[in-house]
Amino acid sequence: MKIVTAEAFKEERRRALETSALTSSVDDTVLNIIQTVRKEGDAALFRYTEQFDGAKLDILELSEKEWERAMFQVDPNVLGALTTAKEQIEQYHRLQKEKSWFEQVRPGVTLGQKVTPIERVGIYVPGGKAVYPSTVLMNVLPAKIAGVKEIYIVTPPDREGNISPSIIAAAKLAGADTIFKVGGAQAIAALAYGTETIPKVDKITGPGNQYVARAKKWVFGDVAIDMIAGPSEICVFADDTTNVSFAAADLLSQAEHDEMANAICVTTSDSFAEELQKEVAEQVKQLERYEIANVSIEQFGRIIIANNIEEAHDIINFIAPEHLELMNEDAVSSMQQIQHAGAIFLGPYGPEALGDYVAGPNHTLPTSGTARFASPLGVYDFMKKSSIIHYTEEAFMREADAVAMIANAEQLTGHAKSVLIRKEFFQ
Ligand code: HSO
Ligand code: ZN
Repeated sequence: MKIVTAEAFKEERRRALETSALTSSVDDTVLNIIQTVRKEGDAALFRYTEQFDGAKLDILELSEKEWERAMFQVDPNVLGALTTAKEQIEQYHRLQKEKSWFEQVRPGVTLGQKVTPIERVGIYVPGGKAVYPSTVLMNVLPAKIAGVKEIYIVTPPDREGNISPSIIAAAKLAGADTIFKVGGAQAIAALAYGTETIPKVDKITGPGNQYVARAKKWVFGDVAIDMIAGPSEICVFADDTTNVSFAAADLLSQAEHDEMANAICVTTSDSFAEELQKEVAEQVKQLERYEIANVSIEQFGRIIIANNIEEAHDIINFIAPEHLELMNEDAVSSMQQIQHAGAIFLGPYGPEALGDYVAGPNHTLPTSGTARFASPLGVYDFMKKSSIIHYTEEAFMREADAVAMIANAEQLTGHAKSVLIRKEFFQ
């Protein structure tokens, strides 16, 4: 892990941004897949699944038998922990549910906001090396609490055409309706436009590789999407009082996600920085996913030395990290200085893994600096609002002239007429 100054880090980030051009070959492939799925429907899905996943399928939908079998294949203790996670995720997300409201705001004028769930949602669940039942819970449960009627999961099968039992079990626990064995850009296209088997949905959520991410971007507008997930990030703020082995372990817990993951420590202490560097080098060797974590740490891992606490807060806000652990002495006052972060963990007993699994808040968080404008996935992502307007005759008479005035100024005499016709009628 490299030790750098705050200035050097900012410069490095700026340069990385300038050179991050999109490879258009991904877009060419993705667009081609989307068009083919629109044209050929299920036939294209079967073909792509054979080509990309090596699985020859007869049906896309997971069978009743496969649903049932999965519940016996998963370790009962894991099932128990997932059930605890489910309950605690529900508990947190229930608090997010917005209610409709109606209010008399002026005499005779009642306005309101009616909140309704999105009807049909598709959730992408990655396969391969990132089989995360926790991600199934984090996507399905907020949708359920929002009141989404139909929840469809798409996920790529293995070469034998099977889906990981832990994914199926989590889907069952959370109450998803159906799982379709299809992944990649073809799954996103199917959800966006519908095929013979896969219903067209209103919104697609869930993480995926760059093909999935680009496909989501392309279908956006025809269908809603949640966010474009980048590689995992953790930022640990530490000082002389921080436990160095805790900090190292937490940084590595994100580095092990993938080679592109970003593990960063910001510290006001030179001696802590040096100790941490040694500790990370030691701990990384003990990880089962050593190869992945080590590449991530070597390539993107940074220990940033800040001259003082203000500079530390400034660099954290500049990074706008997906996860922020405040392990410095006065975590609460630091929290008040942080404007941009997906999730903030306070104190020594808040390893990020808690938030990944059981704490309750969602682990789908804005990455790559998008915490500047985006929020964690939540119940609100599965709901929408309608404005409600009601006027009494008196209130109408009072405001009609203002309408006519603005309408005429916009040269929309039809608008003006629609109020004047009523005015004459009631007078
Ligand atoms: N930390 C990941 C979520 C996750 N961790 C799933 C473990 N499983 C989101 O950045
Ligand atoms: Zn994680």
